[in-house]
Amino acid sequence: MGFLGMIKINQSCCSYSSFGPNLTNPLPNFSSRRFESTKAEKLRSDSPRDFDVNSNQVLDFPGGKVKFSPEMRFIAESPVERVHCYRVLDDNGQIISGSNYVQVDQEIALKLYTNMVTLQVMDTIFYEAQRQGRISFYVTSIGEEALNVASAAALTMDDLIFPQYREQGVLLWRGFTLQEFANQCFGNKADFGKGRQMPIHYGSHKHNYFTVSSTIATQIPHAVGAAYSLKMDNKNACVVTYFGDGGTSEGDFHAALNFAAVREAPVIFICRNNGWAISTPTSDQFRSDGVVVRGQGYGIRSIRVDGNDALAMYSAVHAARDMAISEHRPILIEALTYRVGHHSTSDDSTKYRPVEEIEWWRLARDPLTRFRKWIESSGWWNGEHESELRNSVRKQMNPSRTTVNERRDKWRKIYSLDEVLHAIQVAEKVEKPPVMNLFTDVYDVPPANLREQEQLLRETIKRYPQDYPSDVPV
Ligand SMILES: Cc1ncc(C[n+]2csc(CCOP(=O)(O)OP(=O)(O)O)c2C)c(N)n1
Ligand SMILES: [Mg+2]
Repeated sequence: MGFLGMIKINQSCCSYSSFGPNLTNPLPNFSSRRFESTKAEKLRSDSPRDFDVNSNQVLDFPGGKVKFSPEMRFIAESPVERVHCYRVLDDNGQIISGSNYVQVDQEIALKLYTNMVTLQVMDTIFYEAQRQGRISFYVTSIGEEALNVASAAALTMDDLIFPQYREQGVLLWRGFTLQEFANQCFGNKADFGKGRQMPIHYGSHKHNYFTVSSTIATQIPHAVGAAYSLKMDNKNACVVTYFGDGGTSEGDFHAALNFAAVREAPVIFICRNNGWAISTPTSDQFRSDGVVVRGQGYGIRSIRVDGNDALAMYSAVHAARDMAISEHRPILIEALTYRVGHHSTSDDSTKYRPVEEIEWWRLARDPLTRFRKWIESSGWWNGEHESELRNSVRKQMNPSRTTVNERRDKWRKIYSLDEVLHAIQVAEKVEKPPVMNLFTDVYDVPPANLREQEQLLRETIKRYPQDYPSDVPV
């Protein structure tokens, strides 16, 4: 009421001219091609009906014409029905009749499946390596394999990726090797980040994959800036940024969406809504119908997708990419999924969510099983292929562990790939980067305070050598 009231009052004063019809001054050009109605045009100032309080009124306002209404109606806080979730494969891996999807050929389908299996195995082994004290930290993407791999498959290598931290499947799809993953997790000399980051902070210039920053949501505005620059350079590419439901609780998410909409940046926002931000459920994060409805609030085309359906993810990202590039517009994808694993190796998720819930997602909603059924029914895969694939894997743990303490970790897979183990063994043997790398690569000429800290560190290591790892050169 206050705002509209202000407009009415201003009708009689000079400032109105900057908002509404004025005989002498045309409207300032607020227009973009999205809002045709705001384009400067000959204003119908001689049309008294627009201002007649007794008939339909239209306020010509920046952003488009707005109808007045005598009805005091508040917009409902939620729709009657929740936004539908797009999917292509049913629970049995069969294509739902009438589905609207992008065809995937045999080669891509099998690459999708084997990448998902590799991702699952890699995650399991790195998780184990952390449990054995060989690396300090890890996060798995178990349960989210389809979202990871199928979204990556729908892109080209020219598209830039701005990840959160649970998207190692995207990097895997792009060709980052198991050895490169292991080098980063072990922080050895071959790590592209020179051992300065915790495990899982991957980044690769070659793969157009910006380095993970675990400060939640900071990558989202960066992605928009990069997308805007792609548009300025007329590149046939877009930016894809991933984030969790928790990421949407940060101001950066909102600033980024608004900026992208206004600047018409070719960026695809992929929200992995996996139900939890560590121990915080989505019900404590937002009261909207999830994340998808936020898009419209910012003027962004959006879709909700079954993130555990590889075909739906592939199709939605494929279509989003086309629209983002050809129409210069951002797209928001809310992918519904579930974090089957713990948040990280520092977490025990059974403390805040029922084991039955985890088990249901692990078994009934497993994205790999569903996709495998589809490739089998397409005649591209069979039991023989599966055992061939699994032949390169070997049994690691006893699957029949059922004690209470161990039941928590039941979601873990029982296989490991020899290649992953080999990569770990190699990475472990590679020399660590010198600790003094901590002080390089930021300043051309290090400032006095950094030089002082470096000196202090040298002296401290000299004095207390027993407290410093002997395998890290000074
Ligand atoms: C700015 C900031 N605040 C808090 C944290 C601690 N933190 C790390 S991960 C995380 C939860 C993120 O959840 P979500 O975005 O849903 O991703 P998910 O782990 O579920 O994949 C939080 C709060 C952080 N890293 N950065
Ligand atoms: Mg989450």
